[in-house]
Amino acid sequence: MSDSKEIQRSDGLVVEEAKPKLKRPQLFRVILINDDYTPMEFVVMVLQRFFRLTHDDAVQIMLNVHTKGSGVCGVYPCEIAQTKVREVMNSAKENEHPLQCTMEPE
Ligand code: TYC
Repeated sequence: MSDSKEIQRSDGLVVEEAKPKLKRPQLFRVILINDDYTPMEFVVMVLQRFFRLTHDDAVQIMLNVHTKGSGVCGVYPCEIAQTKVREVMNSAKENEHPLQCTMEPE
């Protein structure tokens, strides 16, 4: 490989420098979007259930989204973020609320 570093040992053998194989996964922000119809208590319940937040933290995030229009509720590797978005959207749909949740790269 062109970017690998070759080292000549004292016995003449040329060896390649070891490269760490594990990279940190790309992280994604899970974002909640405000709307005028989803009840505040439902948003708080969703944040507690799917994001494992305390009631106080869930209320704070919900109010932040309510006043600012959107807000981050957690940061996760891709597949976990996708699962959170799906769980929120399924729960909102089952309960006939228009709550929207999305994700974006950090
Ligand atoms: N704005 C909603 C209300 O006043 C509450 C709400 C908060 C809805 C956050 C969605 O992501 C949301 N009932």
